[in-house]
Amino acid sequence: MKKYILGVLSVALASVSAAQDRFDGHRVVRVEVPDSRTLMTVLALTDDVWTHEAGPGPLDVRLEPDAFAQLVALGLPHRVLIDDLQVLIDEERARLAAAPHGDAGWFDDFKNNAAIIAKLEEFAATHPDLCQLSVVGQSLESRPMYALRVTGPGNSEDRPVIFIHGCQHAREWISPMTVMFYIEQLLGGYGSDPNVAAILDNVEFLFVPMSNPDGYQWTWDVNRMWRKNRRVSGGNCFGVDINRNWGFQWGNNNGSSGDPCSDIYRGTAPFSEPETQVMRDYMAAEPNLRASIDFHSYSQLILSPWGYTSELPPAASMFDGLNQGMASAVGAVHGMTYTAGPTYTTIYPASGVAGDWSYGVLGAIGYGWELRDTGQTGFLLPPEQIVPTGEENYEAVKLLATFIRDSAFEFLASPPAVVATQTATVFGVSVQVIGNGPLPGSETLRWRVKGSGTYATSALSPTGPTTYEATLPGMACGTVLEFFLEGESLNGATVRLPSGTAVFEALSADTEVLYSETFDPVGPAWTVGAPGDTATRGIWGIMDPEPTAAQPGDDHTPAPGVNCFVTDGRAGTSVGAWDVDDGATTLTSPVFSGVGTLSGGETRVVYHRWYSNDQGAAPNADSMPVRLSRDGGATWQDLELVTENANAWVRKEFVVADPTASMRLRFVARDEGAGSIVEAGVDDVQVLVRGCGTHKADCEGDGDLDVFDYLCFLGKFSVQDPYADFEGDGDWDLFDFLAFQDCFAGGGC
Ligand code: 0X9
Ligand code: ZN
Repeated sequence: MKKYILGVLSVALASVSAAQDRFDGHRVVRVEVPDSRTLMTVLALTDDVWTHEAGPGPLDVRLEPDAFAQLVALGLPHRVLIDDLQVLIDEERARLAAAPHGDAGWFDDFKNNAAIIAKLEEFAATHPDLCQLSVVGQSLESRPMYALRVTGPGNSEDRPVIFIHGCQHAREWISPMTVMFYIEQLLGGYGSDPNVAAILDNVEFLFVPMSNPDGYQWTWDVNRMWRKNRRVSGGNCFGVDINRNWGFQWGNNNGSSGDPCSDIYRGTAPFSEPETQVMRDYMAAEPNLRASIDFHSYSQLILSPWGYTSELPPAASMFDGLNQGMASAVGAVHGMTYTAGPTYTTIYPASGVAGDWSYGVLGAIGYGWELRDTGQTGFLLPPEQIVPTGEENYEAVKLLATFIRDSAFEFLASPPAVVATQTATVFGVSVQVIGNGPLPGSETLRWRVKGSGTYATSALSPTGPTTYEATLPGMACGTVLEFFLEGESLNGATVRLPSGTAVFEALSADTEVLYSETFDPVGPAWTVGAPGDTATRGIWGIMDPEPTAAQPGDDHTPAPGVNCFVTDGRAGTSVGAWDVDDGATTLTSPVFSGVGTLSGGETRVVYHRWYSNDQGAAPNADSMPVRLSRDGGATWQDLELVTENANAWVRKEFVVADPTASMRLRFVARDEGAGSIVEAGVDDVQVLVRGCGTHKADCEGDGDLDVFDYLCFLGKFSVQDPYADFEGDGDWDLFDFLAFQDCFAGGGC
């Protein structure tokens, strides 16, 4: 009888292990992919991409033996990272089977779902003053999803909130361990480390270490390489990539797949999956949510918004500062390099990701983060690296928390320095609310005439997660206004932007547009070519540009505008197909005639330019002079020498010291470095004069032209006042009156 049962048992065990997917002889290989055509070839060899960079570059893939043979036969440069994946999986399983999932050295090895839940319960039981555990929802297969709220004792209502979650991707085992590590450090540090106490007493953390419990279970039981959840999609394919299922820019821009078999399958609709619904609802229920971090592996990357587009987010400079700060905080601990930057260009286009939803919909700083390593073992990270990975990243998490705690809000784009005269100016204000930023609805704009007594209050109304509309009143020309934003913060304090006693200033002035060109529709009098031009390709022309790695996919003018001047706007088959080659191509404006009627005015040349010279084999070998002529094109002076690879349209504005009525503008795109990729664009050119109501016909000098200026003129005419000698010829006759009338009516004066 006993024997019989044993027999059944061993059959059952054998069938469990037979059910596990095997990867015998599979290699993980880093292929150097030179271009998008080769990328397609390599992707055809595998259905398991481990990681890759945006565009051409290294691509880590799992290859079965015959696929590897094909790669070798194709002669593609590559390096084998893992020689036999099954060997590593077997080692890991044997190790985990031998060690109990008990408590001793919890971070010594990876833990399964049950052990993670047990540990969360232990955290809650041993630190009831600091944390609170709850089940916030259920996965597709009805597994509970746990959240642990961690903050110092006392009323936490007023504290900014940071949401941290792990393991949206099942095979990235270091991710839930790292999130658990932060919890342990914070709880343990509260009583002993004043810095930790100063964070927890002012910031509230919400942790969801396990965002994909079904997929995670699958990696323990069946397929160690599983990434998605376990949605049955029909056919033979399972799983939605939870991190392509969030409802902001879902499915946009090639950052996900509509194929249920794909590892980046976005699901049938935004938030179609219970796991994303649960996290969405949990986050959205927190009015004070200020940041979120979503932990993944591997590649050692700190990824800021956006994932769905290469455009920079509203708070680009804030993210830049945070990125650099966090990367160096991580690096300082164990000397590891983490690269930080916007998701789309630092890793690859990814749409429907958690961080984009956090930032795009809630306005809460949204990070995605790739932990260790950089491919040596990939998802099968040795357990000795759990603690060091936790230690180094914990420093960056504390840095973010401190930033959230200490900052209120900051301008994303400066408010206008010049406002209209007489009529109110409505302008957009773009503001990043950070930790103790103003409560929604409490924001106002405070203003006064510079130096005068009290500040008046004017409307400031939110128009989006990071945008407001503000209004400054119309004032007489030349008036300087002082203003700042104000609001009530979470903790009841009044916060100001700019902070302290600093204020913004705006000058009321008139603006006269002397010249304005959007290149829509086609056909203004600009000249292509100049003596000395030798470029054979990439000649300036008006076009709706096609996107490449070096060229914009759109002009600068808002829709319906589509055209700009560009150095051959065709994309071609590679980045170098239609860029500037073999010398210079010159674009020259027509003469900007007229100097304006605002005496004492300041003349400004404004243009938007695109420049790229950091693609291809010889980056940054060239430059583009932008020149101004004040004598119709006979002589030129440099306004700027462009070398900036902004990968975006950049607005430039220059004050012209001695304006004339024969100014012209010129852009010289040139290819002088061998193998250098040069692409340039020009759009939305303006010449503006800014000054005060000294229109020559404004006889009264009150900033407007009306019948009283006629009467004023007649009065001065009758007493032979020099003002009324409009021709300036020393007498006062009918022709002076006609000249005045012409000037008044908008003709020459
Ligand atoms: O593709 C992903 O979802 C992440 N990479 S992974 O290799 N772990 O799959 C990157 C997600 C980036 N997310 C945000 N920046 N929010
Ligand atoms: Zn991931």
